[in-house]
Amino acid sequence: MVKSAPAPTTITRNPSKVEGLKENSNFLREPVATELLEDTTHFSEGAIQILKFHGSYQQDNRDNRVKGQEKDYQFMLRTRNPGGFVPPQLYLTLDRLASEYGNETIRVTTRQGFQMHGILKKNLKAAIAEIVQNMGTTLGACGDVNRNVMAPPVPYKNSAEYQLAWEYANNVADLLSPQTGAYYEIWLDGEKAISAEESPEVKAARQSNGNGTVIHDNEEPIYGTYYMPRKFKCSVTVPGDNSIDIYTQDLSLVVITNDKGELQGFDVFAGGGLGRTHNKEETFARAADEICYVAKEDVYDLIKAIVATQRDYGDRTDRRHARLKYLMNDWGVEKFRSQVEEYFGKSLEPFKELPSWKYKDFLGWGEQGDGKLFLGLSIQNGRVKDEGEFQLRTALREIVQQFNLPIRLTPHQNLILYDIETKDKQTIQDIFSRCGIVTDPTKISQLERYAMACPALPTCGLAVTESERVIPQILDRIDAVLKKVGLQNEHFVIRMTGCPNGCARPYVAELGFVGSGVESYQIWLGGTPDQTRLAEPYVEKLPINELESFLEPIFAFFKKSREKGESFGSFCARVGFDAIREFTENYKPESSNGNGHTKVRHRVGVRDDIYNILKAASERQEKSMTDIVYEALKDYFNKQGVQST
Ligand code: SRM
Ligand code: SF4
Repeated sequence: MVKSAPAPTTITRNPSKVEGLKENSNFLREPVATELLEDTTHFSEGAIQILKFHGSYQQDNRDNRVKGQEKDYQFMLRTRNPGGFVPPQLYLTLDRLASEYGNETIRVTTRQGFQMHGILKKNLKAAIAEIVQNMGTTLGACGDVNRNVMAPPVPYKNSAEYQLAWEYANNVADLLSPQTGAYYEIWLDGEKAISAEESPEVKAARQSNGNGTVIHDNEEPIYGTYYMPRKFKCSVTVPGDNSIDIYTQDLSLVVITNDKGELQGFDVFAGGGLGRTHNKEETFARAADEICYVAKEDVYDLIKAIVATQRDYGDRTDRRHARLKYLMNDWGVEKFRSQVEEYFGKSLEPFKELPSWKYKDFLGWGEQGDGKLFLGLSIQNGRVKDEGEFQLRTALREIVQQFNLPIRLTPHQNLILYDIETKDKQTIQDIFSRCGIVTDPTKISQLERYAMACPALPTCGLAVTESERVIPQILDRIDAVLKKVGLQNEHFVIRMTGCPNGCARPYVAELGFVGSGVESYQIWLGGTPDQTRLAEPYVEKLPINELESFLEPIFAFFKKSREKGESFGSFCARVGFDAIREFTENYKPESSNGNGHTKVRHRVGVRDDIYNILKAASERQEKSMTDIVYEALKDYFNKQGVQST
């Protein structure tokens, strides 16, 4: 069934401003190329939008804003690493650049990339050039193109399925990589970097025209002059492994093999996405739908058909309504399928049944199936840094240098070192121990293990409140409430963002915090431990200083009425919000100071650096942080001669 080719991408009806910028950019060259040469601290609004396609955001340190003074402009750089792969040479380069040009940290992202912050405009070219010359890229890490392609990070060398997921994550990334020469012209003075050879099938697929999917005589055969209407996100996984949060992606492939482990084809999901805006109901998080099965020979044509559908029919007039999820929602899955069939040139095959999804984090030491080992390392919010007695950056540098180990970044802001010889295990373990880094995942806080927070303040221009900087304290406070109601050792998936864009995917968490005002959060409940369902908003604006009184009744209800083995998120979804509200209204806290009154705890804030020292001391001395602070302050005031009244 070959149908007529649809009209190529043209923009009618009031295109958004960014569409005009793309059109006039000469395939992402201007105004970036010209403004980069100017002796300024920042770019114009137009250049900022085009710069994103090159993998960089203009930011300013919001802690340093002073009324009437120029902002403290700096740039964030994001790398694109399909399946989270980071060769040792690239890791060591990023580590060095973080000192030379950045803020001494590198940060694993929720899509398996690295971000560096704090780079000045005058150093941007040198930083990008070094990344490209050392087996990395930032091209297409941001902007209206396909973003980093995710895949399960575990290096199971004896699993054909996992190897195929890696291979196809790379191939999808190559297929949808921008073809413009702009990137190399601007950052490398036209020198093309040496990169891994593209598979010939991918090369052919980029040119072969299936019913209008390719735009001829265009520098960008798949995207065309206007690129995508908005960002586009893909993942490739294996049946049952939801480490990549499949329901949140625009397009996902699930590897289907036969009994001998030979690739047959892929199940295809599409239409997921999370970004929303508070108080705008027309924006929402959406879970991806099961679309079809596709044979391996046709997979690139199918991807091109889905991309072309979004490219040509996605909303280019309103960027808040431009993601594929809105097209899918407006059309319905059936209409979407039939448009995809037009571009694909044949009927879609029915989706093949899959086993249920499990979230896997692959932390700790493991065997990779070829005699070598891997080590999955938990990194708080993905931030690789040296701080006090925790010298993670130093440890990783030393280990990668000494053993030349490749890395896979995980979708949960962690990393996996792999290809480790068994004889090197002890030396590596010793380096981590010397640097204060815990490698045994059972020895870290289990709430922290399953938690994520986005960067938010001070770098993110869209943050309405804190996220990464406050989550450690918030997890400790949640832990204390759990202990108070008798739920010690309970853990569940907690995710926090500083605004509703959803960068740490809070809408599939069991307990989601979504910044909705200064020091207040919208609270989402009801996701699952395996991220297979969207949560729902329970409270619009919780002032964070009311966290304990808010959570205690909910946890008490959970303890009292949960079913055997039921997780917190599933409990909330099963009993429903009305029942939780009713229980909360009638709840009487059990703990009291002995005379019937609830004990009053006053709250004061401590800065990050002191908090980390305090936390370490509390773990070392096995005393609560409150007790340590109490003793220290008592001592201080005694010395000052101040008595309590
Ligand atoms: Fe994101 C914008 C950070 C994953 C949805 N995201 C931003 C910006 C660039 C802020 C901006 O536009 O000025 C943030 C930079 C903060 C900073 O200071 O570094 C930012 N997003 C991140 C990262 C670094 C969060 C993290 O904790 O790791 C993640 C980078 C991933 C990567 O390597 O590519 C990141 N962002 C996500 C995800 C999760 C995912 O992709 O799996 C989402 C939700 C999924 C989705 O896209 O639907 C996400 N980010 C957004 C949105 C809302 C998009 C929408 O459809 O409405 C924005 C704002 C926008 O695009 O206008 C945004
Ligand atoms: Fe910034 Fe909001 Fe994304 Fe957090 S969720 S990084 S605050 S855009």
